[in-house]
Amino acid sequence: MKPAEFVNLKYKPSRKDLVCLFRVKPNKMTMREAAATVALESSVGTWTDVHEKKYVNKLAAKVFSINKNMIKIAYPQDLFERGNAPNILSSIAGNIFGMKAVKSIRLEDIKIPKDILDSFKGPKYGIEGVRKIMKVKNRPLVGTIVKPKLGLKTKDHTELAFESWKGGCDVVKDDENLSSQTFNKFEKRLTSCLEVADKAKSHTSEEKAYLINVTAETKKMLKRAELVEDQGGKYIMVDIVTCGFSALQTLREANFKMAIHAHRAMHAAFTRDKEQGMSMMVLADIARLIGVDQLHIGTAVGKLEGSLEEVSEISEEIEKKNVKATKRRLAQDWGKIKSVLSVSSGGLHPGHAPFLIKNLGKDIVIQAGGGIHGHPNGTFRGAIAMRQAVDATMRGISLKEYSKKHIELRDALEFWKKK
Ligand code: RUB
Ligand code: CA
Repeated sequence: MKPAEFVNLKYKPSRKDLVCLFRVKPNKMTMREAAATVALESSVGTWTDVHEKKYVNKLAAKVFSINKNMIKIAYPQDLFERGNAPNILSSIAGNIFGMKAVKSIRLEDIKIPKDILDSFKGPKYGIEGVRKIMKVKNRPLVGTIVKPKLGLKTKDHTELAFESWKGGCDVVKDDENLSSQTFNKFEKRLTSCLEVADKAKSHTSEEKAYLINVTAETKKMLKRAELVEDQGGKYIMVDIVTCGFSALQTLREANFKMAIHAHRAMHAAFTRDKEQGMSMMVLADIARLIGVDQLHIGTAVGKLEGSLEEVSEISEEIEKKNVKATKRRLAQDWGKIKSVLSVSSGGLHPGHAPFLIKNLGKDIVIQAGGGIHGHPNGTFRGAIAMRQAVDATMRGISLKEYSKKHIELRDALEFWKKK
């Protein structure tokens, strides 16, 4: 096929097409030529004619829309193996990122046909299932990451977890880079944290969950998940980008009883640049397809995109829009595939609760590490303060008002206002 044959602006995508939206900057060629090159490289073509058999042409991807620097491509669903996430990405998010035909290219959005959706498991629990497990009906879940992120001995890690649960956290999680280092071994940490989770449950009469990080080489990861299941844990946590989509799929398909909490560390290597890579929305779709129950989506405030001083108001607005869109995205109607619970995390403290609930609603996990353990009066009071902030907001009371009678919240607000 000639490159030009990969463009058909009259084509209407069918329900059997997977559709991608790309942002493209051509390199020394027209947009139409660059778009054709993207379509051919990501489907059946290559840099030169190879005298292919005629029947292959039916599987060619088609550029059906070019609008300034945005192009839409329809991929016949039979280009893809069912139930194989890496295979889909190797086409639509593979070689094209390094092609000389483009100065830059970003996969902004995808629409997956039903046939492919139905070939994946999706989340085991999703929003409703997680709420049932945690017995929290009508407010955001409150979570923490044990801090400092690395270095704590198991005994101290466990103690901070206990204080957090006792103070009002529903979920306590490991940080993304804690696995089974010499100072804090997985097995020991698992046993001791699950033990204090039970203790905190009887203390508070609330469900408590420990999100232990199982991230490792795939077989090791499965063994760790098995241990969690054997010991009655409710959740596992996994770094979905660094461990890889195949490993994540293996973990999901093992069908453990636990819910899966997905940390997205490394996503910014391809989501941050607005011209190159892929959007968080696409990553969210892939994670949901494979089947995580909750996923970090960002905060629209907080530490990771730089401080308020560094970031212009405009990019704050864009960030807010992106985070909201990702959250909505995780609940789009995918038939029998459940919705994913969004996790807002990164640089948060109790003062952010009203902003988060106003912008993202109550179906979220509000998660703070520094913003709980860094409370001037320690972890226990930090957790109390975060719960107070969430409770106040859910009752429609301003934090200022609520903090008059809730000293933990008052201390938190004063402390982080000063900083
Ligand atoms: C937050 C933290 C998480 C980040 C990841 O700690 O450790 O790893 O939220 O970012 P703290 P994201 O509350 O102390 O900032 O959620 O954006 O993927
Ligand atoms: Ca972290």
